[in-house]
Amino acid sequence: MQKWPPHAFLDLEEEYADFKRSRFVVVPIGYDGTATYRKGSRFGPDAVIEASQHVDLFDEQLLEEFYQAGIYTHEHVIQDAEPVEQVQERIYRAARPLVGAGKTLIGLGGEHSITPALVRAVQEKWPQLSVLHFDAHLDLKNSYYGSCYNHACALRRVHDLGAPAVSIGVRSFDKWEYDFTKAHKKCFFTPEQVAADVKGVAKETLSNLSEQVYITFDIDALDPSQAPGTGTPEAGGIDYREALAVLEAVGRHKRIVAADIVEVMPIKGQNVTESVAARLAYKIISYAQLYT
Ligand SMILES: [Mn+2]
Repeated sequence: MQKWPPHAFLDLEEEYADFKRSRFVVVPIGYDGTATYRKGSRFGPDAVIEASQHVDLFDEQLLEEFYQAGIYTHEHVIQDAEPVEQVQERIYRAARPLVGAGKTLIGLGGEHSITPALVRAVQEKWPQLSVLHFDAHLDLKNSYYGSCYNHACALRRVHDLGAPAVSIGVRSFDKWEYDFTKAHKKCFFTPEQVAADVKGVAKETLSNLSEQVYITFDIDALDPSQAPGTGTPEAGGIDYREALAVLEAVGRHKRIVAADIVEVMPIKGQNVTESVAARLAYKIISYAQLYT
């Protein structure tokens, strides 16, 4: 794997991609060592950055150029296949100084197992952090295929860190995970609930989040027709525009302190999913600037 991504995110001019003056840092974390179904999300970061070269920089809804806050593109955090425990440490150690320098991290996965390490680093600066979680899956398994850091355990590890979470787009989980949401009063919304009343879901989401929010967006939250390139697709997902509606509301009312987009698995011969993910990453960067 290359040390640096092939391009700067969004193909920004040096003036807007310089580390010092950038508010945002895109962090490529191409790790897929624990994926249980189809692997390939280690190629996600480069594919998303490649697709971002074609994203128009003027926001078509808010009519602003949000890239001007500066977006630095970090080198690849993962160079070689390593055990997942070592990967957790590597991600944490890469993220910590960036958070300390006041940067807003945008992690690009890679599978969902990268999220707890990022949350841990961000939580040190923002102890009251809550997590907004888009996903088809609850990811609340305590252990899976012999590892507690498996990608199906990501939100369980976030729970262990003490960060409350709201999950959106959820439609696949086992009874044990469901019981866990009841026992711990965890808030989640199915795609049916989102489709019936996206404004209501956004409102209830806001009331369940703290002031500082970490967004983790598993691309399989979206309907597979809109984001087919992912390792564990599930029928009947949320719509891209519904996701934006919730994200914009969160951007206006909460401080978005970091985010990740995970489980993008490029498919040969098409570029739908990475293009959606690139646009989504830029939308999150844009909405993070609405909070005053
Ligand atoms: Mn998922």
